[in-house]
Amino acid sequence: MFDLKEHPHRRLNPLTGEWVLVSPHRAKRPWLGQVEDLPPESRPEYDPSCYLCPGNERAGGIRNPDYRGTFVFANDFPALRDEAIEGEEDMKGLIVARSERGICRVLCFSPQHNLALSSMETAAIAQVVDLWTQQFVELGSLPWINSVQIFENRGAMMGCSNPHPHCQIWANETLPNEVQKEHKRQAAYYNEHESCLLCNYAELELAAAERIVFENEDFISVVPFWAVWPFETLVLSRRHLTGFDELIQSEKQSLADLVRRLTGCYDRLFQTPFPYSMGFHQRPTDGCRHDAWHFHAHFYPPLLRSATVRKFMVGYELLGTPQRDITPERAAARLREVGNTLTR
Ligand code: H2U
Ligand code: ZN
Repeated sequence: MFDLKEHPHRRLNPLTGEWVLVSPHRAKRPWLGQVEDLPPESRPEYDPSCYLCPGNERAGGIRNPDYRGTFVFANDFPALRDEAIEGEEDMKGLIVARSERGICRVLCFSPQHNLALSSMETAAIAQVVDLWTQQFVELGSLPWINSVQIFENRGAMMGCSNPHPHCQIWANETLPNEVQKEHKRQAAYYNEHESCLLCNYAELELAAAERIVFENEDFISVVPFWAVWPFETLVLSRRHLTGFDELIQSEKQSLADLVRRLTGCYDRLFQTPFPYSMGFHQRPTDGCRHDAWHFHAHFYPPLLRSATVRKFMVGYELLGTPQRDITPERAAARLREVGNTLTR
C-alpha cells in the first residue's frame, strides 16, 4: 500500500508545474532539543557603522534622514536602471539578449538596528504593510513597469549584507521567471476550472489541517504539499486578492500579525535568528485585471536541523529534481509545536 509517510514519491507544485522528490523513510529520527526563548540580540539599537540606521551616511555618500518609522530609498547599487537604452541581440535564436529596465529600492522596516519582523510590534509591521502597498501602487502604475517584486533576504547565510531590518524591491518591465511560471499556471487553471488555484488549494489545506502552521481571520500559513525547503511556508490570503492594493485595513493588521508570529516561530525553532528569503507574489502591473492571480508570500528558509545544518541544492537537485527527507507534514507539525510556545 502506497504511503506518503513511508515510500519515496514525487509531489507536484501546481503553481510552477515542477516536481519535488520526497524521501520520507530517511527522516524518521525523532526531534531532539528543547525550545527556549531566544536570548535578546546583542546588537545595539543604533549602530554608527550601519548604512541603514537613521542619520548615517550610505556607501554612495548620501546621508539617511533621521527617520522615525519606515524609510525607503533608491538602491545606491541597483541591479536595474530606469533609463531606456533599448536593444536586443539574437543569433539564430541561440544567443539571445534583450535590454531590461527597472527600479530597485531598499525599504527599512524600522529605525531600530536590533529589531526584526519577529521582534517588532504588530502595529509597526502594519506600517510596513502600508509601505509595501504604497510602493506596489506607485511602481506598478508606471506604464513600463509590469512586475513589482518585494523581497527580504535575512541572515548572512542568505547573502543579506546588513542585519538592520530591511527588504528590497526590484520592479521591472518583464515578469521574472518564478512569477512567469506561476502566472501561466494560475491562468491555465482559472480558464479550465473557472475558479482560483490558490483559493481551492487553501480550502483543501484548511480541511486537512495537517500542513497549516498558523491561521487568523484573513490569512493562513501552510507548509505547502510541494515544499522544497525543509521549513518552507506559503502565506495565503483567505479572500481572493490579486495584490497589496486590494487589502482592507483589517487584512493589513492580520497580515502583520501572521508575519510576526511566523517569523517568531522560525526564530525559536533552532534558537537562532532564522535566515530566509521571503517575498510577495502579486498580479502583473500591466493594467490588465489578472483575476486568476492570488496574492501570496513565500518563505524559503535554508536551515534543516540546527542553526548551522542547512539544506543545499546540489548534486541530484541541481542536475535533476529538488529532494527532501523531512516531509512537509512533519515540518508543519514541528512549526506548530514551536508556535504553541510563543509568548506573544
Ligand atoms: P540585502 O537586502 O541583500 O542585504 O541588500 C541590501 C541592498 O542595499 C543591496 O542591494 C543596497 C545594496 O545595493 N545598498 C545601498 O543601496 N546603499 C548602501 O549604502 C549599501 C547597500
Ligand atoms: Zn542599522
